Amino acid sequence: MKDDDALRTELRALVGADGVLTEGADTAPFLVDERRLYRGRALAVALPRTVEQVARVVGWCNEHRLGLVPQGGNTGYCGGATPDESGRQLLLSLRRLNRIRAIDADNFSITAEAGCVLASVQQAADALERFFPLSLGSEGSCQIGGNLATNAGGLNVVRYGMARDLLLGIEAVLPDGQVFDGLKSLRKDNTGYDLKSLLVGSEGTLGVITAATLKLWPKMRSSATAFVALATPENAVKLLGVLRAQAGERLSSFELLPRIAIELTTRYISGVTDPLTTAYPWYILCELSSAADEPLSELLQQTLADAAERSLLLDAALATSERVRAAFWRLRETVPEAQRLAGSSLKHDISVPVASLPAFISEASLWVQAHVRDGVLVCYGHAGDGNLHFNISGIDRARSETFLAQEPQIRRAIHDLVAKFAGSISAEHGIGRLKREELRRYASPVALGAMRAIKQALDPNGIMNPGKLL
Ligand code: FAD
Ligand code: 2HG
Ligand code: ZN
Repeated sequence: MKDDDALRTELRALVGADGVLTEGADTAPFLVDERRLYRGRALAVALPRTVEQVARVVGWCNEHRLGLVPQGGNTGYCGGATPDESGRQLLLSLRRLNRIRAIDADNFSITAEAGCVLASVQQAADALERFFPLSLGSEGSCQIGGNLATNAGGLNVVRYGMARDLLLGIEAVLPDGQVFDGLKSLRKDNTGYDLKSLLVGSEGTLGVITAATLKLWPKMRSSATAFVALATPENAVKLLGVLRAQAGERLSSFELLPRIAIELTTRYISGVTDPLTTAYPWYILCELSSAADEPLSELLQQTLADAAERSLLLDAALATSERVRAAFWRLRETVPEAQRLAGSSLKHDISVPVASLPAFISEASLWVQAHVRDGVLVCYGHAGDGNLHFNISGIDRARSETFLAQEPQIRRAIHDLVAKFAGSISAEHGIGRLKREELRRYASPVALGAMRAIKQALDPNGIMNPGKLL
């Protein structure tokens, strides 16, 4: 086995001296995950600028049997982009592979390199009167490659689907260093196994995504946004039905928030205020949008009035300007940050069938009340997709260790309940290193066997993101 210095010298020959970081101060930000759950070490951080350089690095890792950890914006929640503690894995950052290669307004498609920050793809589409609907709180730093590798969800899934649904074509470097050029921009293509779909959600374990062709929509010209107060999650599910029936495809977001989310954000995030004057137990932040010039505020107002007549809501505030709309969204998008500032938290990114949300929330909340010491439930999320961030925040900083020590029992109870409701233990954040054992426990053995066979076929030397997902 070659020593580390010899390997680093070879690596510099592949990507240039400025494309290899080895000094502690330079590599440190790449070696810790967003939630500070994992701290790794690396042989080096490689920063290729071209697909050819990525291919050379992957082929070289395969030859030397070196583990390779792809990293995008490093905003992932499951430690998937952090190398292990051995110091023998190579971290491959895609941040310099960040060109928009093409936008085809007539074909409603954009081709972006993996390292493009999500917000820059949204902006590039907007400049050509087009709309790219993937939207997450981390959109200012997460990257398209990371979004696809995790099959990201976010705030517009109820209408547009997850990252997988937005993908037309992909370019990726496979574990043996071959470039798979699948950058098609076709809406219909039934020519065998869907390799692009296999790479989506593979969390860097099957190859390095280097570029993608993504679907665009016409630019949105009208929108209407409301912050609605409700007594129960049952009413939220009924309200969703009413909105879907009356607004159809115009419903683009349907987010659930509990009272505590308002308390946390108003306390910890500067400038956030309660949109309503009275405190209520639950809230829905919903948005209608359309590419046509439509009176959506009237439609939303009328729909909410109908829902009020059926006693589904307690109060509502409509966004009367772009400034108010942005304030509603800021409240929603800063809940994770407020939770972080409030102290330690235990997170469960789960989904159940939408109709089962109320029963799940009721049963799981009772369990938390009865069994969790020093913690308060912060259950919010993408209710229109049946996806809850069923999180618990520690209430006493001085006792955060005893709070966190309950994690295994809490996780087990909540995930068992998710399984009882035929749900998922990872709705949108993936598996990474964090939920590997959970996947093993809750996935069907047949599915796991097929996943392992795929991994073995594509990456027989196990170089791609070892220790993640499987
Ligand atoms: P990274 O964290 O860098 O990597 C994630 C995984 O993908 C790793 O396994 C990595 O190895 C792999 N990977 C990265 N790039 C590539 C590549 N080019 N090829 C192959 N594998 C690759 N997620 C949601 O789904 N919905 C949300 O609403 C949401 N909101 C968030 C809000 C905040 C404030 C934060 C901090 C995170 C949020 N996330 C959300 C989680 C996170 O932003 C997403 O998972 C995002 O898709 C990760 O992208 P990234 O570029 O940061 O990937
Ligand atoms: C969100 O929806 C993100 O805000 C983060 O997926 C969720 O912090 C979380 O638990
Ligand atoms: Zn989310």
